[in-house]
Amino acid sequence: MVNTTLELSRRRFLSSSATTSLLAVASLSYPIDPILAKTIKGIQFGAAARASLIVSDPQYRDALLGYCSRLTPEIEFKWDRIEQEQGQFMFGEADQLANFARDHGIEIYGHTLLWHRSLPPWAYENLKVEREWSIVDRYIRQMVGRYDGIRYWDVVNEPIETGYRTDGLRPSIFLDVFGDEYVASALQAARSVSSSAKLLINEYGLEYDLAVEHDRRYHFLKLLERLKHSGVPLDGVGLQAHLDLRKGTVSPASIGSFLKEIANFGLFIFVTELDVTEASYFQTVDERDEQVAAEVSRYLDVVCDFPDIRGVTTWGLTDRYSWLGLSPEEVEAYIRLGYWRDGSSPGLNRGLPLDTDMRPKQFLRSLTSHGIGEKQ
Ligand code: 9MR
Repeated sequence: MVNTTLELSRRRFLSSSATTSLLAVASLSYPIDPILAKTIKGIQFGAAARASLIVSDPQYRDALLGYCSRLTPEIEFKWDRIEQEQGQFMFGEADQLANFARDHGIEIYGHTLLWHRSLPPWAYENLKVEREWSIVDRYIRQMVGRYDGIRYWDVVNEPIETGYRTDGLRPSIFLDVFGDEYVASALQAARSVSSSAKLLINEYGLEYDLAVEHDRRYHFLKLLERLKHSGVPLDGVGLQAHLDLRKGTVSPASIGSFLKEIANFGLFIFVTELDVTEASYFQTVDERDEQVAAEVSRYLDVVCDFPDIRGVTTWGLTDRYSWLGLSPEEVEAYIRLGYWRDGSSPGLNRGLPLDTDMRPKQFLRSLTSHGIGEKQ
């Protein structure tokens, strides 16, 4: 556990300091203070990355190297990518990313072992008919064993969905076939291969004061409670943090009490997929960036006070490659209405730290002012 008092004073110190290495490393406009970098451990910063883009876009590659201590494979580690056909494992891109990270002293965050949306079709059919845990088990063991240096794994991704069951578990093939035990079984399978990797459950939709998110927080905490009480190997919680200004602004009070419960279970937290969906594209770029950065700060103000936060990862680094673009229909509607005021690429959401030209935006300042981003 990190000492809270020290953490708080470190953050205050960092936010008042002109030296923010995350900015300095990339722009090289001023050097990192080596004493500061060595003596003050910041919260590690990472981004979701894609192997193919590292090869095709040198600017993207350099930006990752300049800013990130940790990379999350955005798609490469998912089951439907690795084993498209049963028994034919394709580790090419996953290895490529892992080797890139290793060669540059960057850590890989393991995402994700069990997710209803990354199940290969053959596995779905197989589970439906054979109802055998062994194929899930084999996949988990294979990944954790092959990438054995990985310290953090999202073992189960997005197990909660409200409105279906009293326990809030998401209806899925895993739940259908194996019952609610599947979460524990997945964690145990990962633990059986690695005694040291930290095992997480990763979840979204936990930040706003909306009835549905209140329910999600409640059911998620109940799940964590059940797992901890039955001694299942669970070490931490991944908070995806896909912030969304269309929902209003994050609720510090709700997040605060939610995190308190997580701390009581003895779990650490990891912000795993931070980004911001904008509510409106009508304003100037500066106004939009300001709103995005303010939302990030409101969120980080609460989560960075958590006594044991292991890292902050954004879901992508640059708006050049963001999963948050608008659909062609939305873009067309905006243009038709004459509302695309900023003149920049229609379809663009400005919800990541760097813009399409790899220039840092206010988002990045929200990170550094919370002590996030010192390369370690
Ligand atoms: O951003 C990812 C997108 O490129 C992939 O097509 C998709 C399916 O593999 O997954 C997206 O990432 C998701 C992440 O794995 C889990 N949380 C939600 C993310 C956005 O959908």
